[in-house]
Amino acid sequence: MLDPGLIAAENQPHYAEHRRDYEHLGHQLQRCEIDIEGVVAQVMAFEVAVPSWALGTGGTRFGRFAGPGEPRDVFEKMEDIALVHQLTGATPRVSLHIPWDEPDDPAELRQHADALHLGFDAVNSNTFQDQPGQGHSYKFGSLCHTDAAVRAQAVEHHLHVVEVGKALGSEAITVWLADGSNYPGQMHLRKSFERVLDGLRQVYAALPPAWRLFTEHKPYEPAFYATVVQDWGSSLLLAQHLGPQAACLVDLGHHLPKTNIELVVARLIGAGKLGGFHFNDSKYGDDDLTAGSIDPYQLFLVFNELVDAAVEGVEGFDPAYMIDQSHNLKDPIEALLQTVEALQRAYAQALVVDRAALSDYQDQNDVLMAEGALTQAYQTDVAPLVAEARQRQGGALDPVAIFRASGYRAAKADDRAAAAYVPPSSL
Ligand code: LRH
Ligand code: MN
Repeated sequence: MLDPGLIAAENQPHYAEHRRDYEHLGHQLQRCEIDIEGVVAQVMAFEVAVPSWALGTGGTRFGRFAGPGEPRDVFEKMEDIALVHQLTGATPRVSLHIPWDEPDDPAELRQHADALHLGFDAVNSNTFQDQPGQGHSYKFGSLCHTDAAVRAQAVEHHLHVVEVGKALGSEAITVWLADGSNYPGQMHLRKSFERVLDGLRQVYAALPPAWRLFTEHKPYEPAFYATVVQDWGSSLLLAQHLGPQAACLVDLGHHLPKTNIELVVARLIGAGKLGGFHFNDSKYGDDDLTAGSIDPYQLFLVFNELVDAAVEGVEGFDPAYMIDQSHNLKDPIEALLQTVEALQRAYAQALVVDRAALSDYQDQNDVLMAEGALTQAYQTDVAPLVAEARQRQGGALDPVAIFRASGYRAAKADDRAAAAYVPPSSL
């Protein structure tokens, strides 16, 4: 953690400018009868979970370029996440991947988390890799496998992940299955889905009453012909068959180019099955780039659907917000700070949409004015109110600037020099 004095707004070089910018934005929004204080309060309440697998440098099959001072284990990852939370006030929970970041002693990790004022969001299963000593291979799938012994092993893994989650105080499991095929004819397209549903039913039956199970769809990779849970429709079918504790998780990178993702979100909200998000951005495939870095308007349009549902009071609307990124070139902490900023901005922009006017223009089919109601909000520079929201929670006006000024990474490079970070086998 950093010395609070380093973060305190009044010690920031640009504090006076910030105050002026904030007052000015307040007047701007007042002209649209929007109370800036109300928006700040909502942005202060915005929280997003950080994935344990995003604190070390990510890589691709072509290589990984490790950075200095990377966390060497899940305990050090928690320390880095606690720093992101200190600087943003918006990341109080961690989403663990099992077994990548499975603690030997969950109680010990939970104690460490408590000391860092962190909690645990959804835990993630992993049947897309074979672990040392594993009885059966997942080469041809896990819950979809034609061999009942492989399916039983995969169900067992999910039950184990739920147990680890319970010990950590998590209340959800995210199931992303790599299950699929590379060639036409390789896999029965209906029976493979039925087998996955059957396996998830066994996992669902073991969920504690307060838990949720998130099904995560993905069009391809590592399967390059058919993925069993390929799209939102397949994910929705699973969640509907499983029951009320099951819902769909939308990873923004899991859509074919030009997919209208905000429409997918609206459909899942309408079906009462929007479970949550893996926020990131992409130009081509599942690139896991920093959220808002490639298509910030799309991110705004997704948040516009979320705010619209919240304002309307859609029943059961309670999506879990999580980040899922791979930081191959940026410092992982800086990338996460930038991501939280992008999410807070998209949310704040969606909060300043004049929804009454938008609804009237839609009813009157006034295309240009309806579009304008969104673009005006999107083009509003909400940076001062987002910074204000962070500052009021003890966070930084400019998190990346404070992080760089703190010398945290260099200090960790010294501390963590011994025994470098060993990334999970696939990353
Ligand atoms: C699959 C995925 C899934 C995680 C993995 C790290 O591409 O998005 O959510 O298990 O990335
Ligand atoms: Mn994901």
